[in-house]
Parts: sequence; structure tokens; C-alpha cells
Amino acid sequence: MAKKTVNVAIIGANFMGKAHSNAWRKVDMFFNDLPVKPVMKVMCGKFKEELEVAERYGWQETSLDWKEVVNRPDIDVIDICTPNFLHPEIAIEAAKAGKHIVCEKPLANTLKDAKAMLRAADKGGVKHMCGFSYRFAPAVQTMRKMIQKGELGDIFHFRAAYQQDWIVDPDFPMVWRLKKKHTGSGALGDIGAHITDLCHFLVGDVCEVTSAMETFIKKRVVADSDVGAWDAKGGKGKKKYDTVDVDDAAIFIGRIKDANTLASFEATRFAPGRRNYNCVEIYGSKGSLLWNQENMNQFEYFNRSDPDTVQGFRKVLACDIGHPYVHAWWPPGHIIGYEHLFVHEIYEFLCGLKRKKINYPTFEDAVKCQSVLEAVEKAAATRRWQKV
Ligand code: SOE
Repeated sequence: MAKKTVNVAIIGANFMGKAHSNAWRKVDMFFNDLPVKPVMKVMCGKFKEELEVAERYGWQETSLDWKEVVNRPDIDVIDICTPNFLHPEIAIEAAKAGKHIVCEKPLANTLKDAKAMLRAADKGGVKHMCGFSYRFAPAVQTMRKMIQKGELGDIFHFRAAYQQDWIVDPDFPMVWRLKKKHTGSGALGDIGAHITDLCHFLVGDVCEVTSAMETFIKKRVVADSDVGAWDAKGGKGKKKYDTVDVDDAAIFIGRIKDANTLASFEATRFAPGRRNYNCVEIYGSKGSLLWNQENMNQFEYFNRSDPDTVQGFRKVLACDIGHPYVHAWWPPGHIIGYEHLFVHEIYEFLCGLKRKKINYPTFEDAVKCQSVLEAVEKAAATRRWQKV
């Protein structure tokens, strides 16, 4: 019997538009137990030029009018891959139109907007997922199972550092991720959101924080083309400058609800040599776990009850039998990459359309994350601990 289909429209054609397009295209090919099959109907963009990729990415149509597409009766799912400031308007319109929603992180620029998105999605009775993709690394999923089974015992420390270096060059021009009105916050909301969510996913809820934030380069030349994080061009020889009004780096420490765990977080775009170094370390009474996205198929495990003569961090290749999602791809040891995490999250989202139990971060999880981000900004401004 032919599988039911869901018609998808994506809004946004740049980095996340590409990552999500790949996921919608590959999910049915690699996962043979999908309850519904996605149909890639429409890619929406801001300019005709950026939609030239749509056909190559697998989309049937293109549109410059996201609002018209969101209200089309033949569309079932809206996937929001735009700059952050557009997330609320699109998600609230989609919820009103009864469309299920996937939205990139961070959910919004402010906690107030994030809460409004959650309220609208719940009122619309639609499913909603926020794209905290690193949860879907097989290694991270296995680490969570180990922690939940008590294999690390009581958790003393959660330590995460998400370091990049794409704007260290003072000639890198002004892009939307460096303007508060477009992005909300800088490194904090972009990559700090990921490590905050990983803490929530792996260890527990951050309940109070203190922090320091810094903007190292305060003025940047206006860009010729702003395609977001990595590919903005121009600036050379231009004389027009604009002010960076968000953080280049945020460091914060926190306490975890109902636990004696200390959590430390570093989110920076000024760590030369760290391209996308998202690393997590968890230390407990029975052992420790280490993971780093730049070597994402592997995690390291230290078990205190190993015999003294063989104690040490063992390297586990999490693309072997028994680790989540790897069965869909290749035989043991044939590793996967960054883009597979998006296929995993889209797989879980599609499964969640038909199953009661959902296995992905919702807007509720995203609001929890946004509450921490807001408390971090307040703590940095007041130089005082803030409750989440
Ligand atoms: C830029 O920092 C960015 O594209 C993030 O926005 C993504 O969430 C991350 O996966 C890669 O880096």
C-alpha cells in the first residue's frame, strides 16, 4: 500500500536551507520505517538568485512569498531556515494555518518571542520541533543512555566549549549574525544555544547562571553580499562601517536543577583553529564521558571500576551495532557526518507526526534553552547570578 505523503515547504535557501534540503531528500531513502513520506514541494527565499539551487536540492517549486505558501491548503509542514528574527512571524502564521513546524535554533531572538511561538503552536494543535541537531549524533545519544542508566553515577561537572573562528579576521564584513535586530545575540544564541541544549539533553536543566560576554571587534565593514555565517563577501576597499552590537564570545557557569552539578559553558567565534569545535565533557562519581563534534563518530569513556592496570579513557566508535541511527546508513565503522544529524532529526520529526511518543526537541525545549540565554545576558549585564 502506498505510504501517506506530507507536502513540505522550506523557507530559507542558505546554509541551513541546504542542510535541511539534504535531510528531506535522503530520509526516505535511508530509513525504511518512515510512517509518512515527505514530498519536497516549495522552497521559499528572499531573492530569485538564491532560489537557483532549489531544483538541484530537489524542490518542485520556488516562491518569493512565504506567507502565500504557508497558507496553501496543499502544504502540511513548514521548515523555517531563515535568519532568527523571521522565526516568530513565520511560525505563528504556520501554526494559525494548521501546519506542522520545524524551526532552526535558536527559536527566537527573545524569550518573549519564543514563548509566543510555543503558545501559537500549541493553540494550532500542530507538531513543532526546534533543530538542535547535535542531539542526533549517535555518540551523543549513546552517552545520554549511559548517563540515564547511572553508568556515570552522580554528575559532578558538565563542561562544554563550542568554539569557532570564522570572524576572527577584522576584514570579515558585517552579516546578519552580528546584528542584534536580526540575530538576538551573537555566539551566545548561535552556538551557546547548542551547548545549553546539550546540557539539558544529557544532564539536566540549568536553573541559575553567572556570566561574562565580550565583543572583540566592534566595527565591521558593510558586506557586498550577506549569505550568513561563512560566505559573506566584500568589505575589501569599502569604507562604510557598521557597529557589531552582539557578543563575539560568552562564558557562563551554571547550577543544575535538583542536582549538585556544576556546569561551565564557553561559546566563542574567536578561537583561531577551532572551525566547529563543539566539545562536551561530563565527569561523574563512577566515570567520565568526552565528545567533540569535529570527531563526532567517537566518544571517550573512563570507567572508574576498570581494573587499575587498564584504567584510562577508552575510545568508542559510535557507528557500530547498537548505536542509534547507524543501522540506516552503512556497515559498522563506516562513519557518518554533520549532514546526517539533520537526516536523523527529520526522521524523528516525521515519525512524530504519526506516533504519540516524540523523540525530538520541541518548542518547549527551545523555550527552556531561550530562558537560559536570557538569564546569561542579564547576568553579564548585572555581573550577578541570575535565576533561569
Ligand atoms: C554558525 O555558527 C552555525 O551555522 C550554527 O548556526 C549551526 O547551528 C551549527 O550547526 C554550525 O555553525
